[in-house]
Amino acid sequence: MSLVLVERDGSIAVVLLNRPKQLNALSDELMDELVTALQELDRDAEVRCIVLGGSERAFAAGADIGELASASAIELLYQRRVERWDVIRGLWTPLVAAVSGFCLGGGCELAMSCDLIVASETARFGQPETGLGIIPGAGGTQLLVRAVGKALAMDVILSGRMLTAREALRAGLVARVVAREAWLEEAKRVARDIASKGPVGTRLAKESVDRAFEVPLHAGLEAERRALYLSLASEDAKEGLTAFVEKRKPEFRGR
Ligand code: CO8
Repeated sequence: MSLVLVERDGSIAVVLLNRPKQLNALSDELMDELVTALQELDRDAEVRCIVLGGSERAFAAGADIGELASASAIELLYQRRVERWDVIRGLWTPLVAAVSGFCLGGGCELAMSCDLIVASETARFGQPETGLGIIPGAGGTQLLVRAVGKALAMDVILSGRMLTAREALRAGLVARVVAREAWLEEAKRVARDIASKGPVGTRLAKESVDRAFEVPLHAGLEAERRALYLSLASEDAKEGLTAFVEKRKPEFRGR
């Protein structure tokens, strides 16, 4: 049985982790399938936004603890397992995480590697690694502090407590919280909205927002300006601006 289910739905794709009995624990095999599936979708220009979800009970309860317990540090280093989270952060296509239930450890780092998180009111976010004697190592110490600030990140990482969906929303980790039964539908709706915009502008905007976490303000503003000019040079911009003036819906082609 496939550990990752992929479904195309018009201009969006929905990718669901499928290891329900283990609460979608992110085994080596699952991460391998996930990265392969996402990279394939990322290369497909027809796919304009991807939803990444788990099941209603768990987005993902972290890396597979049994595997971690039996792997040596040097094996992990040479197999470059942690780098898979970097690959996902580096994808070009916007990614919406659809989170219901447990979203812990490597699972929380996976959700934070997406561009935005839509959460069910049942979602619980945590980085419980210190309880296992290790640390959040797939981006947790860096991404969580950027999302929620030092005080709350330290609380979550050092005490191991889980944030509720509402707390995560207030803290800026989550973009939207929806009713229990709507977690996937709402994420798809957001993805369709994103997919309906000009693909060139969308990609450049995503890149520009991400840059805000990497470079000083003046360099970020400079890069943003160049991205604006680049977007203005696209056929999408011509179509979008003209369609507004002509009072019709734009037909973007991603060029
Ligand atoms: N790995 C492997 N199996 C898991 C995991 C996991 N992370 N989480 C749950 N499971 C399994 C359980 O062992 C159990 O299996 P079984 O039925 O065979 O006993 C099944 O899923 C259901 O779990 P529970 O019975 O425990 O369900 P509960 O509702 O009682 O509890 C919890 C749910 C609270 C989520 C609990 O399962 C739990 O605490 N899980 C572990 C959470 C955790 O510590 N996550 C962090 C893992 S470490 C990590 O992510 C580090 C990433 C570093 C980078 C990656 C490197 C490759």
